Amino acid sequence: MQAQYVPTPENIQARQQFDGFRFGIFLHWGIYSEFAQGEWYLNTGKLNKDEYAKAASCFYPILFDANQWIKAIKASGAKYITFTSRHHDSFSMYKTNESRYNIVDATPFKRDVLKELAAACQKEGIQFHLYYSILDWIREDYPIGRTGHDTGRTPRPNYDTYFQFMKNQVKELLTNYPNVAALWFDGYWDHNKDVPAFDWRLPEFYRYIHALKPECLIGNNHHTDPIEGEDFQMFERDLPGENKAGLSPQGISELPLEMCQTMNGMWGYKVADQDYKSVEELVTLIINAAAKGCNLLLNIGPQPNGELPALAINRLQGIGKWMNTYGETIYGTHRGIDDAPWGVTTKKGSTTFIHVLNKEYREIEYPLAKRPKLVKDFLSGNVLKYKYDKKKKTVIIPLDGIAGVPDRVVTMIE
Ligand code: H79
Repeated sequence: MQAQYVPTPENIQARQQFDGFRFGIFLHWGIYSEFAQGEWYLNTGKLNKDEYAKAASCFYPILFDANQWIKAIKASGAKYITFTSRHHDSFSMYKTNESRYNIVDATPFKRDVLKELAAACQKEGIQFHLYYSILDWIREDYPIGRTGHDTGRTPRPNYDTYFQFMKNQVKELLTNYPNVAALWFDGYWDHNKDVPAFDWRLPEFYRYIHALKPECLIGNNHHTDPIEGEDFQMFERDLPGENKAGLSPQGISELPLEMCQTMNGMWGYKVADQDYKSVEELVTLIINAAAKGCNLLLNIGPQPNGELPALAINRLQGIGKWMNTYGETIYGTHRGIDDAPWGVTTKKGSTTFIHVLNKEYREIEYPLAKRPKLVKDFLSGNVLKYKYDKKKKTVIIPLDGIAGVPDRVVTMIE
């Protein structure tokens, strides 16, 4: 029996810091971006791996500027990014010694974009997280699961060598890029229907990572309850406790929470998908996530020319404008009421931020054991004349004259 995972004090501290961030940007960028059909195109397009690899031979994102990306992201109020170091297509977006199929050795671009992004994040004070796929659609030693059947490889399943490959790559990531603060794993579900059950050896993998870097936060998009050794819990396309997209049947743990969602419908760049959520929708998502004590990891699929899509930049700017004013009601807050008919709340010490998302309400009734010390309009700072109903133990707060889109915010001090 292995001893139970006990996070180090540095790890606990890193969790707390991460939990205060509330907003990060996910970046899905790879040679798949060139096809402009999303990051699953090798699989969904039933492409042959050698034909697909030609995208590497002409990968030259001439307009890529890591500093520009990170500046735009920082201005949105995001506190961290999560970048795809290697997606299911097996292509490493950094200089690895474990495979020639990487951005430095296999493209004319020859630049280690991961290194450039890491440096830009360091410079701007943005925390740097990495996405890493444990599933692989090209390697022969990867034991093929539910996906990646048509890439033309000769299956030579050997999880021992594949596992060692992953360990070596993760070691490179943690040692060559010292500001990597978290690893975000994906692809577990490729083997979630195996009989007998497939053993990814995750506890061993996680022990290896934490031995290399105890404070490195580990999360895994396995859509199940957290597994021994994980430091945060994630939800895909749904808020914790919701399962509208069908990917989140898991319970909610005590670990820091993160939900990921895309600005449009796809993760990797998809030219036909210009259906971006509005700034109001995205801000509302940040607010609803915060009310559940959850970070939003909001995805952008950068273009093959190296730029962020104009619509994504527009959304970053819009979110940034709101965060500039209302950030105090989001960052470092704790979960509050998450499902009142008028909206939600976030909490910080004895202060409650009441986010009135429903435009119809002219006053709200808020349950509270005793009369609050002060109630004010967050935006103007004007003190509000509330009533306290002793019998019902509710505060009745008038909302007349309070402005705000998409929410009107009231500060209540108990
Ligand atoms: O990186 C992005 C996506 O490429 C990856 N995760 C995000 C962050 C992702 N891939 N698929 N999904 C997310 C959705 C999962 C679909 C699944 Fe299934 C449904 C997995 C298991 C059932 C169908 C059957 C696809 C794979 C097996």
